[in-house]
Amino acid sequence: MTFQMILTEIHERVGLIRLNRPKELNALNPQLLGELLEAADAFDANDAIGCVVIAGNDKAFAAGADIKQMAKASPVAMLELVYIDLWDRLAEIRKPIIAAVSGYCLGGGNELAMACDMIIASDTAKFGQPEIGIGVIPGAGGTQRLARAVGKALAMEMVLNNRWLSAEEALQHGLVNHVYTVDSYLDEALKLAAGIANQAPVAARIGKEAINMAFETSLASGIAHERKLFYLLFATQDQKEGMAAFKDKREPKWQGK
Ligand code: DAK
Repeated sequence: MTFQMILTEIHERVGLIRLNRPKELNALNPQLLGELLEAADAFDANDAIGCVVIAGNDKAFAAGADIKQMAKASPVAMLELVYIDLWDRLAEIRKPIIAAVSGYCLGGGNELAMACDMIIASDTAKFGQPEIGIGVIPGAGGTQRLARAVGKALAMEMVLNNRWLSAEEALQHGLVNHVYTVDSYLDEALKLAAGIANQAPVAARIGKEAINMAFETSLASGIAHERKLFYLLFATQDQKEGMAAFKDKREPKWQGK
């Protein structure tokens, strides 16, 4: 695969995707998003990969969707420009995805980070939904995921009054998992990803599915769904291996089956 707007690397069982449009602060255009999804799909389909990390550079994770491309769009042109299905497809990747965020994480950039399963931030990260400043509102899940992540009160302030969060504030309000120095955040994200990638692969995928279900359904149906997924895991070799290894006091050897 050759890409122009992203870079990809493989670190043992972790697939790393780096947004690479630095002059435009990684503003997200259809080509960049298309390449991002193509790389994420390829890692999702690759049994040798257990977890994916999406990063920008130290100055910007992404400063949002490309405003210059959107500026004169009609509603129909927007459909074609922003490729709505590309935004939604990231949430369909079955393997765990970590966003490693430094610098600007704004608008569609923040929506992209929130569509991942966890966020690791550098201490220079700035999170915001500044769309109100250009006369619109978030359009890729920002109002919904932000309200679920930080609560209604703060989400209202961020979306209606362009309030940005520092990395520390984002940590305090539950938007990010951890904050590290700018020199170490990417390594730490890769370490966390390596930890996840070395767990039982099917259980990791199913655990992700079960937690995401919590945002889609009532408590009772979420618990019923979890129960079925729990039973399903007893059909895997990894469940037999994990429980046998516990009894034998040894490390399990996962097959992902
Ligand atoms: N789009 C296009 N270019 C951008 C950009 C963006 N979002 N952000 C930065 N750039 C470009 C700048 O134009 C500049 O390019 P040149 O003028 O040099 O050619 C270059 O990146 C460097 O930016 P600055 O010179 O502005 O750098 P500063 O350090 O002074 O300021 C900044 C950094 C991040 C504060 C500033 O660039 C800024 O305010 N950027 C815009 C932030 C923003 O408003 N983001 C929200 C965009 S709207 C949807 C899906 C997604 C979306 C909507 C719908 N659907 C599925 C329906 C998402 C919408 C958005 O994200």
